[in-house]
Amino acid sequence: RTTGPLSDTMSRFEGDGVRYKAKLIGMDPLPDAQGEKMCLDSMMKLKGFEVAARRQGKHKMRIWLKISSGGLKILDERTGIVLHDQDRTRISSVTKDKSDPRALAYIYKHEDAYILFYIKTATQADPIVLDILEVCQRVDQETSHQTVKTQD
Ligand code: I3P
Repeated sequence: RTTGPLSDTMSRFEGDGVRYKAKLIGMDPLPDAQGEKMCLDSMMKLKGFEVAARRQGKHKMRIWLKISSGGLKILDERTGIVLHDQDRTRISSVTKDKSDPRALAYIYKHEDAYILFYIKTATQADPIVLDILEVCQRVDQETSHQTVKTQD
């Protein structure tokens, strides 16, 4: 077991990890694991759906985003039910939302499909993006194949 600054930061992510209050703007199947324009187009599309839903009086689902050394979990805030349990090695891309400091998106590989998860955070998204990257970058150190990058 190593000691020092790295293990100190990683210990935040041990066990249950950290938890952030958020809302799910939407999910979108994508053709690839990565691609800046692809992500931005998808986010724009989902934002359009969000606006249309709001006009009909619908609200985004309230969730908890849990980040741990194993990956991400999305829980229904109301029931606590785990809706998505996502292994960190299947997250291929994390994107900041330039148009909204309280939003982020990432791509998760579910079976053979790539799904973009677009999330509205209760607080600034930046530290949450960094947490996701920190958990996922460990992939880079372990295998040379998988890359996780921010698009900003
Ligand atoms: C709400 C307002 C909030 C928004 C919420 C809207 O509209 O835009 O900022 O939450 O979305 O309903 P209003 O001001 O008319 O009450 P977010 O900032 O978290 O998106 P929601 O209904 O989807 O939760």
